Amino acid sequence: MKRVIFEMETADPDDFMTLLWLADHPDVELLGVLVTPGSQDQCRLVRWGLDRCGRPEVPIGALHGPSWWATSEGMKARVSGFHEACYGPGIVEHPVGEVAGGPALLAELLRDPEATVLVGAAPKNIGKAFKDVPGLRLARWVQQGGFAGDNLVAEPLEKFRGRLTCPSFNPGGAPRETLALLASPQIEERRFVSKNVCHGVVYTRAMRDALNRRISGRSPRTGLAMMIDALDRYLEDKGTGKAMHDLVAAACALDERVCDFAEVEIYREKGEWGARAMADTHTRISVGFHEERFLDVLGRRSPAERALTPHRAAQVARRARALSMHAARASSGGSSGQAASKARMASRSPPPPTPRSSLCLCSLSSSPPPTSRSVPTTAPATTTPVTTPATITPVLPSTSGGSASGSDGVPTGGGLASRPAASAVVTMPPVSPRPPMTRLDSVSALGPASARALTLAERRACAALHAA
Ligand SMILES: [Ca+2]
Repeated sequence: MKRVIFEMETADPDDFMTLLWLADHPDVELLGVLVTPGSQDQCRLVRWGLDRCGRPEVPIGALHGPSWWATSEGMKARVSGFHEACYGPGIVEHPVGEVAGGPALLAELLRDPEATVLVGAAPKNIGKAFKDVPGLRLARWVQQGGFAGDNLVAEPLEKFRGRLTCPSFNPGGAPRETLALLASPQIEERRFVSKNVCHGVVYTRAMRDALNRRISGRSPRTGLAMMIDALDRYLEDKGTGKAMHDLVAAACALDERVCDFAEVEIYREKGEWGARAMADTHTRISVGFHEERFLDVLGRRSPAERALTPHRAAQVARRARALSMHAARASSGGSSGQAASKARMASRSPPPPTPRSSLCLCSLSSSPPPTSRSVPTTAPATTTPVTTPATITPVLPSTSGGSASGSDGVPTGGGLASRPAASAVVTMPPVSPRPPMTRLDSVSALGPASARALTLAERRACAALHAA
């Protein structure tokens, strides 16, 4: 179980897809979400996603705090149009709930000595927290961004061939903060999932088929289903697959074997970012990628799903019906022995050898999703090491890098006025009932009818047990 704090933005749709994937992931305890820069529309979107995934208790922090929302900068729309088109109008109508100051919230959450801070945006919340709060310590920082050049990657993507440095959206959006965090002795481990790897990981129909094979025979959890649906929608609308930058970084936060890493010094030169091999920096950058492992982590099953096979669920449901019949006949004055015999005939299975309560499925998949703080902490890993060649192969690192030119976009977060983080908490109206899920038709088709019927069977089993 990884305890994760996720810092995100909402211009590129893959941050929110990553949030959905993380929110109810069986191997993740999501401690909090930090939003950059943290406008109200961004926080509302995050709250909507957490509520949809059954994680209403996860705290949200905004870089400048809610008081900033009333300013002209704070009122600017920062959620890209893809989100409403994909997820529906509920994202703009949902109550935003409580939102804290992001750096203050992070400082509070980092009382957990094993927390991982995963950043899919410019590292502004984490940067400000380490600047403002003395003595803060962090076990692991996983940052999407940075660049590994030809000195580190044997087979770079064609568009990066010959380069040692490159602009990078996220570190470039907060260069001072990034350099300070890279130099901080208060962070035990740093991992950069670089663009030379991320930009090669694009969602395609072939990848969707490979992911579907991993989750066939079951209804995917809500966050995973919504993520897949959003990736499908992007592919359908744009005609090209989504580069999965933040999802690769998140997968590495859960299982570092998704990428190969080299220990490096990350540097900035003429506004661009590079990396050179160096020992004992506690900083690693991705230089290779393993798609099979990535898909394994993306589609990993929950403990409840692993425990409840369709055959086992049907068996338990039959026994529950038998018990229910037995109880009904006994209460109507019939012989319990006769009733039990008839019940056994009806179920075509022997009486259960264990107490009734142990048969109840309420603790399994028919129950509401557990809160993030009550998820079992011993989720067994299902990822199997594979030998599929990486699309990008690391080489023995050489020495320093030079400079090159190029551009991958202009960071939108870097031009924001710096304001003190507010630690005040704003109380908003209670969360309204969840709106109907949109655009999950393609995902519903992923699970066979038997998987959906299984849930009904479980419910009937539990109802029968409780009635008895
Ligand atoms: Ca991002």
